[in-house]
Amino acid sequence: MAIKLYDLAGAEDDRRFSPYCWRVKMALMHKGLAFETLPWRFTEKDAIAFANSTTVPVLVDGNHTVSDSWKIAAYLEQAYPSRPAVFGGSDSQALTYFFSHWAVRTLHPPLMRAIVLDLYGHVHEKDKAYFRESRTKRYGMPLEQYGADPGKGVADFRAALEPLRPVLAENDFLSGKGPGFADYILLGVFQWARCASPRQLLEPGDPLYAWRGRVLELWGGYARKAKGYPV
Ligand SMILES: N[C@@H](CCC(=O)N[C@@H](CS)C(=O)NCC(=O)O)C(=O)O
Repeated sequence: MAIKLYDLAGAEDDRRFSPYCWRVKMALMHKGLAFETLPWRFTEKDAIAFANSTTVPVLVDGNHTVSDSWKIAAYLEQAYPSRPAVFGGSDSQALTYFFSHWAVRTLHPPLMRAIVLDLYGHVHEKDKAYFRESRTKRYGMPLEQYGADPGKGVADFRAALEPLRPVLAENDFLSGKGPGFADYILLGVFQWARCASPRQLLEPGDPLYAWRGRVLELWGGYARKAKGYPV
């Protein structure tokens, strides 16, 4: 039975912008596992209550139900050891855990300021009130105020990416010669934006621009084909 993944969707079933779900979809592709995604909306808490979770991704693999993108990646690595590794060892898994927290704490906030109003525009009609209320509470101000200067959000996001540039000037991927979960965490950040916002985040001369192109092209352009805006 194919693996099932509850995946955040916007107004259209095929607009999928969750950064956390993107990490997991890329890990499943990396491992060559068959899976189907189930579109889920913010207010459909009942649909994932069985997993004891209020957030997606939620993965169902036969008798195993796992929520939280990090736990799902760790589960896949341990459950499918003969498939290509997304971490490649416990040391790199520990470092990737750091990278996951770094990305969420350092990259997400400026990017959210740049795209929050575009995201709001793409969330499903039935989710709009919930999105507005929960995010207003989270950021301590109305969405329009949090997202008032998207240009500054982009500039701050680009500056926050700085430590990655020397790495990607030397290596094709954050994980070295081939892609790994750190690359999928970062790709998730860019897909979050690209699937909901027309804003251009990178200049073509940026080493990150070429890196993003490489990851978007993996597996026949799986991530590039997703509904979103051109980069
Ligand atoms: N730490 C969790 C975070 C997951 C998360 O925040 N998912 C968002 C979608 S991007 C969600 O489901 N939010 C539900 C809500 O805001 O009510 C993970 O890595 O899976």
